[in-house]
Amino acid sequence: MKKISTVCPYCGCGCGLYVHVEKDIITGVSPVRNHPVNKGSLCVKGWNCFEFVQHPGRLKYPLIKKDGVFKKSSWDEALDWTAENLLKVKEKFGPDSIGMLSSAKCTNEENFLMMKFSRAVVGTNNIDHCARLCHSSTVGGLAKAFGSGAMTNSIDEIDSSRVLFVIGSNTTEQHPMIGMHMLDAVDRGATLIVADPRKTQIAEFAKIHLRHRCGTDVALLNGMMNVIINEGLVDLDFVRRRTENFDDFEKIVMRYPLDIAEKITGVPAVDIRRVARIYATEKRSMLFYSMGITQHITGVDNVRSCANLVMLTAHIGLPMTGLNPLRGQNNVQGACDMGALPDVYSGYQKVTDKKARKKFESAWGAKLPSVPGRTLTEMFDAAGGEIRAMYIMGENPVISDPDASHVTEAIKKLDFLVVQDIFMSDTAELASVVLPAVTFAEKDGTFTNTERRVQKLKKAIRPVCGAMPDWRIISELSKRMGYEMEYGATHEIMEEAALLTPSYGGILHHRLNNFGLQWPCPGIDHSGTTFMHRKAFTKGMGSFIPIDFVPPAEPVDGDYPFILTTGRISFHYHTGTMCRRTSTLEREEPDCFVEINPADAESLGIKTHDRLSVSSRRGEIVVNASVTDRTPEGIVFIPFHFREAAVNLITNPALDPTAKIPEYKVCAVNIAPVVPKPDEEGKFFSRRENR
Ligand SMILES: Nc1nc2c(c(=O)[nH]1)N[C@H]1C(S)=C(S)[C@@H](COP(=O)(O)OP(=O)(O)OC[C@H]3O[C@@H](n4cnc5c(=O)[nH]c(N)nc54)[C@H](O)[C@@H]3O)O[C@H]1N2
Ligand SMILES: Nc1nc2c(c(=O)[nH]1)N[C@H]1C(S)=C(S)[C@@H](COP(=O)(O)OP(=O)(O)OC[C@H]3O[C@@H](n4cnc5c(=O)[nH]c(N)nc54)[C@H](O)[C@@H]3O)O[C@H]1N2
Ligand code: SF4
Ligand SMILES: [Mo]
Repeated sequence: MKKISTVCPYCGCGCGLYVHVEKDIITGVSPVRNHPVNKGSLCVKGWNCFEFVQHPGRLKYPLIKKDGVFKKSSWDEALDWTAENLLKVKEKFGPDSIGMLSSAKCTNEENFLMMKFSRAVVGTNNIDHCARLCHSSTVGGLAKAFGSGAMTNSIDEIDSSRVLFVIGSNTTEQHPMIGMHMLDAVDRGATLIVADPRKTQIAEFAKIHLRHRCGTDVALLNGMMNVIINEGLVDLDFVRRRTENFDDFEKIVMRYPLDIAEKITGVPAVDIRRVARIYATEKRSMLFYSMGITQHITGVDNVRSCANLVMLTAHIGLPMTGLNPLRGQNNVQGACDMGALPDVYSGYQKVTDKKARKKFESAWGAKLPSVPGRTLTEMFDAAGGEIRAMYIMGENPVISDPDASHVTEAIKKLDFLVVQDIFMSDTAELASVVLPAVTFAEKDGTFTNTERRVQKLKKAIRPVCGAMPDWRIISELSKRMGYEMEYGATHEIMEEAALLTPSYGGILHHRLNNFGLQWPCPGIDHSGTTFMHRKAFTKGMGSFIPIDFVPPAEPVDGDYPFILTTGRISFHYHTGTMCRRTSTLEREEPDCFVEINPADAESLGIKTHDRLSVSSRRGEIVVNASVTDRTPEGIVFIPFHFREAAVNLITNPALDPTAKIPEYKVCAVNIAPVVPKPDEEGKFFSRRENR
C-alpha cells in the first residue's frame, strides 16, 4: 500500500492527510500527525473525503447538448465546439459578453490559468468565483482598513491565546480543526466568548454567549467600543502611532451607549460591558469571524467594525492576537490570491493600475482590458442581455446563489454555457457543453488555506475515468482559441505566478515540502509570514472607519413573521455534490430541516419531524421540523445543502452595495404545517432524529 501525502479538499482549514492507495484504488485516508493545523486528527468529512472520488456517478467523458439532449463526445470534438462557440459570441457581442466563474475547489495553478484565460484569451475582466458569496466583504473591507484582506495570524497560535472572541462563526462544525485548537486553548484556561444568535456547539463551551438579533453586529461592536473608549481601555499609543481617522470614528461610536446597543441587539448591557472589558484588557486576544459577519447587506460595515475593534485595543501585529476571517473553501484564499476576481490580477494588483497592467501585458504578450469586470451576482443579472455566454468551472450557482429560480432563468437566457465539473451538478444540467474534470486526488498543484498557508497536493491515483485536470482543459481550450498555453506540469504555472505576484514571489513547488509556506513570501530566501502587520499595516497606517448601524434589507411583517437565517451543518458541504455521494455523511443527515424554537413551535402546533412549508416573497420549500432551542424565538435556521429543498429558492438576493455579497443570513419567511403526501414509492418521508 502507498501512502501519498496531500491536503483535504473540503474546508479552509487545509488539513494534511495521507491517501492510502492499493493497485490505483484509494482504500482510505489518515491524518498527518505533526501537521500544524490538524495534528493527527481529521473531522468526519476529512476521514471520508475519498469516497466521492471513486463514485460511479463521476463525469467520464465530455457531453455536448444537441436538441436539448446530452450526447457523449470525444475531447477533441468538445473542445473544438466550445472554442468555436466562445469565439462566435466574442466576435458578435464583444469580449465583455462572456463571463467566467473560477473555482475555490480548484488549485492555485488552475485559478491562475482561468484568470489568464479570461483576461488574455477572451479579453474580459468578467471573472469571479464563490468568494463573492462568502468573504468579498472581507477582501473589500480589510483592504480599506489594513491594505490586506486575509487572516492576520496563524492557527497554531490559538493554543496559547488567552481570549478567543468568535463572532458569526460556527467553528466546531464548519472549521472543525480550528475549533479543536480553540477548545484546547479553553482547556488551558483561555476565555472563549461567542457572539451568535444561535446556540451553536462552540457557544456551549463559551464563558459568555451573546445571542444578538440577526443583522445587529455593528450595534453590538459599537456598543463594545463605546465601553472601551469610555472606560479608558483604548491603547492610545498604538492608535497614535499606527492608525488614522480616530476622531471621526469616535464621534459615531459615542452614539452607541449601552442602552441603545441593548435595544438594537437584544443583548443585556451588562454582558456587552463584560465582554468589552475582557477582550480589551487581556493582551493575547484573538478575534475570529465568518459568515455571520460577512453575509449581510452590511457585510463590509460589519468587517470594518471588527477591524476598528482590533485597532482600538492594539490586538494586531503580534502573535496570539489579530483579526481572523475564517475562509471557507479549501482554496478560496488561493482563488482570491490568484486574481479570480473582476478588479484585480494575482496578489490583488489592480486592473486599473497602469503599471500592473503593463507588467501582465508584457508577460503574456496580450492587450488586457482596463475596466473592472462584472461580479458573479452581476453576471447573472445581465445574462441574456449584455452577458451572452458563461464558462463555469467548479461552482454550482443554481443551488448556491440567492433567489435561485432567478439564476436558473438567467442561465436559460444564455446563448452558450460551458460547465466544467466532476459531477453532473444542477448547473451542469443546464449547460451547452459539460467538460469532465478530475478531483484533488487525481492531480497536482497547490491549495492556500485560511491562514495563508500554500500547500502541495499530490496526485495519488490516475484519473478514474476519461476526465482531465482543470489546468489542462483550460490550456487546451486556450490553444484552440488562438493563444498558446504550453505547460508541461503545474510547477511551471506556479513559477509564472510567482514572477508576477509579489506576495507569492518565493512560493515555488520545491519549497513547499514541509507543510508549505505562508504568504507574504516575497523571495526564495524568505521563510514565509506567520502573523501580519507587525511594524506597519500593509497600507501603512491602519484606518478607523466610522460605521453606523443599518438594519437588514427585509424586515419581518404580518405575512412573513419569522427571520430565516441559513448556513451549514458539520456532515454536509455546500450544494452536496461531494458529501451526498459519501455514504457515511449522507447517512448522518439525509434530509433537510428547519430549526425552530420550542415556543414558536408550540404556538404553531408543530412537533419535530412534522413537514413544514417555509415561504418567502421569492418562493416556497417543504422541510422537516427540528424543534430546538438552538435557535432563539422568532428566528429559524435552514442549511443550504439539500437540492430537493433548496433554501436558496427563498433567500433574499439583496446585496451589500460595494462587496455585492448577498444577505444569506437574514430574510423574512412564513411557516405553516403541511399535510404529508406520499412520494412515488408510497413512502412519506424519511425521519431524522432530533439534533
Ligand atoms: N461542514 C461544513 N464545513 C464548511 C462548509 C460546509 O458547507 N460544510 N463550508 C465552508 C465555507 S465555504 C464557509 S464560507 C465556511 C462558513 O462557516 P461559518 O460562517 O461558520 O458557517 P455558517 O453556517 O454559514 O454561519 C456561521 C454562523 O453565523 C451565525 N449567524 C447568523 N446570522 C448572524 C448574524 O447576524 N450575526 C452573527 N454574528 N452571526 C450570525 C449562524 O447562526 C451560524 O452559526 O464553512 C466552511 N466549512
Ligand atoms: N443560503 C445560503 N447560500 C449560500 C451560503 C449560505 O451560507 N447560505 N454560502 C455561500 C458560500 S460562503 C459559498 S462559498 C458558496 C459555495 O457555492 P458553490 O461554490 O457553488 O458550491 P459547491 O457545492 O462548493 O460547488 C463546487 C462545485 O465544484 C465541483 N468540484 C469539486 N472539485 C472540483 C475540481 O477539482 N474541479 C472542478 N472543475 N470542479 C470541482 C463540485 O462538484 C461542485 O459542483 O455558497 C454560497 N451559498
Ligand atoms: S477540518 Fe476541514 S480541511 Fe480538516 S479534515 Fe475537516 S473538512 Fe478537511
Ligand atoms: Mo464560503
